Amino acid sequence: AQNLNHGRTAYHFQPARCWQNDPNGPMYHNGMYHFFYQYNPRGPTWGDGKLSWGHSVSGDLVNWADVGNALDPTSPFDVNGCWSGSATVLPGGRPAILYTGMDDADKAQVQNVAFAKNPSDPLLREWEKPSCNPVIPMPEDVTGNNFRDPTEAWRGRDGLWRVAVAAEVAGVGSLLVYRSADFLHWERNPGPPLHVASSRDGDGPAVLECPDLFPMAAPGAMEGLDVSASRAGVLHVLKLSDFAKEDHYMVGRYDDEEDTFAPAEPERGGDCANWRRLDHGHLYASKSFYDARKKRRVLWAWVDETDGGGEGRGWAGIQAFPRAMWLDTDGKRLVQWPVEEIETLRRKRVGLQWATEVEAGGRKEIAGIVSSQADVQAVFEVPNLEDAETLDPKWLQDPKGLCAEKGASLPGGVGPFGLLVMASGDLKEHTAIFFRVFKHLDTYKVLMCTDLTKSSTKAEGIKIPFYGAFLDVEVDKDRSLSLRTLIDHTVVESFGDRGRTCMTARMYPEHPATSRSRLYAFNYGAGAVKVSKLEAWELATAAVNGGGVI
Ligand code: DQQ
Repeated sequence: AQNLNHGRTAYHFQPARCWQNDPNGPMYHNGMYHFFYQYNPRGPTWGDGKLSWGHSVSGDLVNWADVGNALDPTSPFDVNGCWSGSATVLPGGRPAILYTGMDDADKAQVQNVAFAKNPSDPLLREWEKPSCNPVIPMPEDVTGNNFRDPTEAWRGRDGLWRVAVAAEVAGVGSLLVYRSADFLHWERNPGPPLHVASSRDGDGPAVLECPDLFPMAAPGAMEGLDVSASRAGVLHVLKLSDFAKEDHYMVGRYDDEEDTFAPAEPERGGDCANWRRLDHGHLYASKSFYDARKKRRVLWAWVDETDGGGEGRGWAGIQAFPRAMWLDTDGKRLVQWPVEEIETLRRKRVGLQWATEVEAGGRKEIAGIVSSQADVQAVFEVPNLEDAETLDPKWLQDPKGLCAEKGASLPGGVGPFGLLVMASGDLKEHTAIFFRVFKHLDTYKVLMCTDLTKSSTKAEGIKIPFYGAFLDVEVDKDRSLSLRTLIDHTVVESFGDRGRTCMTARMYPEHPATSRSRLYAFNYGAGAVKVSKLEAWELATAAVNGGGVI
């Protein structure tokens, strides 16, 4: 018998059962948040890809109600699957969906449109697919049947709609732009693609997925902009999913006359694998939307299972908790932070006393809350930098490898220090999120890691991933490092350096079946670490599509 509740999360988005993957068409419309997702209503796997668009609504991005599938694979132009896409609200208030269909002829990938049948239904339950679909058939120069995932459409200053579609053009991953006056007739931009995956040492990936292109307010400003905002000087972000299951982004300037994108960091080349990473852990196919209610840009992203899937559970796949996202003061990196609505779930709060010291080799338990669903915010004061180990420069390009080499249980100089989450009382199971400071030339490098080697006794002997990144901080000046983690049974989302470096991980501990989970601050460095702030809130279980939690 399947245990539908086993391993479920308490406040992350999941359908009540079965498989979900990419977020699709998130939008805020008529006072309601809509969220669509790649959904296989027939079981807990992606199966043969004959996917539907699941659809849920929410008033607060926290509690969700399933309102039934928006799209099912029932028409000749999508009978083999309604794949990823986006939603756009047309002038006059009628929402439209652009999505990829796998058609009835050799599963060719084509772009389709669907309209909300009754725009005044607050739940937008019914969608109609006009018979003129596909509105963008497969172009002749596209190879490998890779032509998919239309972005949210935006309007140029000439009044025409634009949409970007990921396409393999003659073997090279590209972004094609199409223009339309009426949302039904689309013409390919005659100029070069908006992006071509070239790299200095040859071609980049042939397959790109789930592009996202959106404008940003001034560097450092937390407000968001509507996708069509194109005032002078506005910077855009181009996000690509690279088929290796990683999301990368580049800030740059989008020109709506030529439909071109000039990267702010051209030295990173055209292969998005060398761009900035959206999340250094396990997260893919992200998609953002402009939330006019709170004037912010909000990011959704799929977080897949890492233990081989949901056959035994009856469900698989969650979404990262929605994150507000803005451009950092340097105009090059993004900052991500859980949307403030998470605070409505906060119940009991505990903490460590101000300036608690965690001695070398020590741990301090943060007790008194149910820590398997918690929001933890900590600031660590960096101890004597003299103790920092010297960085072997071979690791500069491979922070993940360095985390694998120097995991949480290997004592160091400055660090490892951080948090142990989802820990069993005997510590046989725990997931560590930590920092380690290295000396490099006349400066310092701060490594952030998630170490899953002890996350589950079940996983022992099984290959498990390491996640690592160098933070962009001047630790000799700041002398403190911040870490926020959202813990939710089988997922931990970590935000280092106030959201500049994010790391999402899944773990499948066994102890919750018989005992409660614990939370610790730890320090296996050479000197004591002062914790200048540590607050942890127990989070209530949100109402998510009628699903239960363990
Ligand atoms: N998932 C969808 C595709 C997309 C891929 C199919 C990314 O549209 O390219 O489920 O995870």
